[in-house]
Amino acid sequence: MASCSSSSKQKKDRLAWWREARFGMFIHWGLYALPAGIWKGREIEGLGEWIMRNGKIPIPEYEQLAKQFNPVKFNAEEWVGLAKRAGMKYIGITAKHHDGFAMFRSPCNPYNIVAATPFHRDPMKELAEACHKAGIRLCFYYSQAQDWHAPGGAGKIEECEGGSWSKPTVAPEAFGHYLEEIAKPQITELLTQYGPVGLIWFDTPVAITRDQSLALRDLVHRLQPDCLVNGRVGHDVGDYGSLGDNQIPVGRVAGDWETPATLNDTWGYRKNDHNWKPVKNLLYLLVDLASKGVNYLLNVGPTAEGVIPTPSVERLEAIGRWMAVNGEAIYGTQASPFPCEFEWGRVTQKDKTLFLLFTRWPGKTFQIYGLRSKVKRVVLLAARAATIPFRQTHDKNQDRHVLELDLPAAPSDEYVSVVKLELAGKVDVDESLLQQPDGLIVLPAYRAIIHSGAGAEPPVIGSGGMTERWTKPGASLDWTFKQWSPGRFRVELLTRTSDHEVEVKIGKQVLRAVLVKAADSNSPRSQYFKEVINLLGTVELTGSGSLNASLTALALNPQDSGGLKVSELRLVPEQK
Ligand code: FHN
Repeated sequence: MASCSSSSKQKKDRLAWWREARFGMFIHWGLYALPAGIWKGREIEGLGEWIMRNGKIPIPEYEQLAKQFNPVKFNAEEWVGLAKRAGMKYIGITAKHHDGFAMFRSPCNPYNIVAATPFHRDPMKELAEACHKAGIRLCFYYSQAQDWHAPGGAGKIEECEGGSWSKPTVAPEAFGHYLEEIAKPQITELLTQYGPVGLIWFDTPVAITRDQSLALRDLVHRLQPDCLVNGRVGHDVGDYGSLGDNQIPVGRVAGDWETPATLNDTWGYRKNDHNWKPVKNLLYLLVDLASKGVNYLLNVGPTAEGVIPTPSVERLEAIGRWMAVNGEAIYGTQASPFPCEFEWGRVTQKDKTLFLLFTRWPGKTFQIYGLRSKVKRVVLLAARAATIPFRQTHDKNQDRHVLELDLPAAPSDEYVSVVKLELAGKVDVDESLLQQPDGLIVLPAYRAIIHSGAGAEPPVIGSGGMTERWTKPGASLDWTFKQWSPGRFRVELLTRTSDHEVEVKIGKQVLRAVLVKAADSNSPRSQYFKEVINLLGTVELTGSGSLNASLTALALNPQDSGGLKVSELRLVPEQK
C-alpha cells in the first residue's frame, strides 16, 4: 500500500461531501472547442479534445487557436445554474487538458487563456465565485503527464512511435523537469488562486513513477488538506478510484469509485457529434451507478463561444426534474445490499431506508426475496402521502423472506419510479444468491469463489466486476445458490468476448461448449464496454434447496489477449 500523506480518518473526512454528492458535472472546455472536430475542412476522427494529436497538428499551428479564442457568451452563473438544476453537487472543469493550454491565469506559463487570448478573463475565477454562491464544489481537471505543448510533457507527436499517439512516451529526465517547471507550479496556482477546491482530477498518468504520483498527491494535500485527489494521479495513491471512461461496473464495488461519462461520444465539443444518449439511458446509468456506490461525473463540452450545447442542457434539465422528486434515493446513499442486479431495476440504501428504483415497472404485484428487516412503511417518492400496502412473510422450510407490494398499475415516472421502504431497524438482507420470483437465477462473477486450476494463475475480479487475467485453462468460478421453482432453464454466460471453451456444471448436469455469441447485451452499460450473451444449452432443475454451479475454462482463445472476461452466469426459465 502507498505511503499516505494523511491518516485514513483524514481521508474519510475529505471524502464525506463527495460520498454525499453522488452526481457531478464534468466540463471539457479548451481551445479544441474552436475546430470542434474539423481541421482545415477535414473531419478528424476521435474525441474533440484530442484533435491536436489525432489531426497531427503542429504546435505553432495549434497555438494560433489561442488568438481566436474569445468565448464572449461564457457566463459562469449560467453553467453553475445548470449544474444545480440538474441536481449535480460538484463541477470538475479542465483547467489544463492534454493540449497543454491553461484555461486559467497561470503566472508560470504564458500559454493560458488570460495572457494568450483576446478574452483576457479568467473563467476559473468566475466559476469559483459562482460555485461558491451556489454551494457547489469546484474541482479542477489537470492533465499531469500528457502535455503536447510544454517541453518534457508526455505524448508529443515527435516523441511518439511512428507519430502515433497510442504510446505517449517521454524521456524520464525531461518529464521530471516538466513536472517541476509546469505541473507542480500550475497545480499550486490552482490551489492558491481560487479558494477551497473540492478535488484535483488528474488524468492519464502515462509513465509517471510512483514517487512522482505520491509527490503530486502530497502537494495537493499540503496546500489544501481537504482537497481530494482522484485515482488517475497514478499507482492507486489517490483518495478514491476512477473507473474507465463510461465504465459501468457489473456489481457492487468495494471502496470509493467514480465513473466519468459522456452525454454523446466526445468530451470536448465536436459539432458533428449528435449521438446524444436518451434521458432514459442517462437516468438508468445514474441509478445503476448509485446502486453500486459509484459517483456519476457527467460531461458537457461547451462551444468556443462558451455555450453549453442545447441537447446537453435539455438532458440535464430532464435529469434535474427527476432528481427534484427522487434525489433522496441517490444523494448520500450506499450500494445495494442485495448480492445481484435485478431485471426490474436497482436498489440503494441509506440508514434505515431502502430505495427500489424501477427502470421497468412490474405492474400491480411485486415481490422481492431476501429482505430480513421489518418494513414499517412503503411510499412512492412521487406520491409520498399515500402509503403502499405490503405483506412480509417468511417460509421457514426454505428460509425464504418475501416482501410483497401492491403497487399502482402504472409507474409514477416515465423513466424510473422510486419506492421507498422505511424499515424498523437497520438494513438486513439474506446475502445468498436466490432464485428470483420470476424464476431467474443470476450468478455474478464477483460473487463466485475463484479456484486456480493445476498450475494456472487464478483470474481476479477487476474493478469493473468482471473476471480479468483469465488467460490459462483450468481455473474455475464456483457458486452456491438457493433454488425453489423447478423447471427447464437456458444457461447463458455473459462475457466480453466469445470463442473460449468452457464447462458449466449445475448440480450434476454438465454442459461443455465453445462460446458463440447468441446476442449482444442490450443493457445501457454495454454501450462502450461490450458484453455478449452466449447460450450454452439447457438444464432441468428439480426439487428445491441449495445447489452448486461452476464455470471452468477448458481452452482460451489464443487470439484474445484479454482472456475470458465473465460478468455473470444466468439460468433463465425457458418460458421467460
Ligand atoms: O484522454 C482523456 C480524454 O480526453 C478525457 O479527458 C477523458 C475523461 O475521463 N480522460 C482521458 C481518457 O481516459
